[in-house]
Amino acid sequence: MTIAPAGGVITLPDDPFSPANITDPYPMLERLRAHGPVTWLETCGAYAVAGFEEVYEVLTDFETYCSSGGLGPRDIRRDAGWRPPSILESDPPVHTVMRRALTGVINPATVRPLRERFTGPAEEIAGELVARGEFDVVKDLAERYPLRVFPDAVGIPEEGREHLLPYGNMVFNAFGPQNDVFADAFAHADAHSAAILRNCARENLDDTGFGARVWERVEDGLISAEQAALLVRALLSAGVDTTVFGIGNTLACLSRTPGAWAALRDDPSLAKFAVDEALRLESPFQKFHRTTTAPSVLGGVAIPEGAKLLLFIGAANRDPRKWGADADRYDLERQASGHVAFGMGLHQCVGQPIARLEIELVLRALAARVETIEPAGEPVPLVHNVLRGFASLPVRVTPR
Ligand code: OVM
Repeated sequence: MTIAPAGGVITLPDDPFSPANITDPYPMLERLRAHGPVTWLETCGAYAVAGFEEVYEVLTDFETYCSSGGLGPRDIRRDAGWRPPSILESDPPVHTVMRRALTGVINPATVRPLRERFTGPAEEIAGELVARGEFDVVKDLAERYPLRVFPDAVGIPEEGREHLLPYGNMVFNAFGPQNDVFADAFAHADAHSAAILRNCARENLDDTGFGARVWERVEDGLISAEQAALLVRALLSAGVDTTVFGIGNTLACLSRTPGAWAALRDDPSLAKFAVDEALRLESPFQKFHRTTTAPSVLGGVAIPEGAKLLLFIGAANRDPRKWGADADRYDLERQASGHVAFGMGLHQCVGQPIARLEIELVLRALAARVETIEPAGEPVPLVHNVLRGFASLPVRVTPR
């Protein structure tokens, strides 16, 4: 059932989930913003939120704009989702307990020791790729590196790791409608789900990883066994595809902006800025929904209770009212850290220090070895309901 819009809102015909708008979302996002920060999308039965200020407002008002309705287009409180709800599909007080447990396990202090372990693989892969001269950022780097370091950090067995990317593909495509991409992602759903769920069990996690640390919270009486399994599932759902796209998109920005690459190469301490500016400009997680718990007014538009809002992270992060007239430009001098690529408020990404570390280490490993990096062919955009990235991104590098 679709909640019809109240009067006074501009209705737009754009379909944000069409292949054309997915492969190049930015013209549509500009059109949305041009019609105001909040509009009604007929094809979605949802309010589009495209202004930075309004996206920020929704993300930080969890009482009015709840998560328990699900991040997809259907209200999972009425119409059960494809799997038991995750922490990101929960509200306080349930959310509070799970979040506290997870933040105790993954935070800047627990992630800091990973830097050493994550550095070797980044340097090894970078060295190999620079020797090759030409490579595909996606297949040869972005899909390889996170799979080398992240599953070990969680502590899952070697067996079944090939299900991680396809499972993430299911999880994220399910934040959009049940279209062709969704159907493709779910073609072997049972096999992927079974493999991931196996790895969430206490006995299948090694003693050293984040998974075991999550299960210790059960012994501490903080969360239930069911919640522990769900939290490990959350790590395995959210921790792989996102960083693959984060690495790929960052190198997309740098390979088409030679001046930025030269600056980074000459001063690798700029890596952190390069990461944030890329997350802003090519946000991996482009859009997801919230559900209203009460009538509200957002960006001057009246919204009824029980409505779905589609938040356009990629539009907020390029909103000229926030970022200025050159919002579409990759600029290492910009103060990009206020972006909403990791969300904001209660649900803001827990894995953020891990994601940042992975991208930064890839950049540092390349910056130490690469003089120039440039496109070596047309990038192939990936068709995905909510993640922004490339299926292929060929580049040519010259060694330092
Ligand atoms: C989860 C989950 C899944 C996908 C994304 C995400 C971006 C979390 O299962 O909790 O956060």
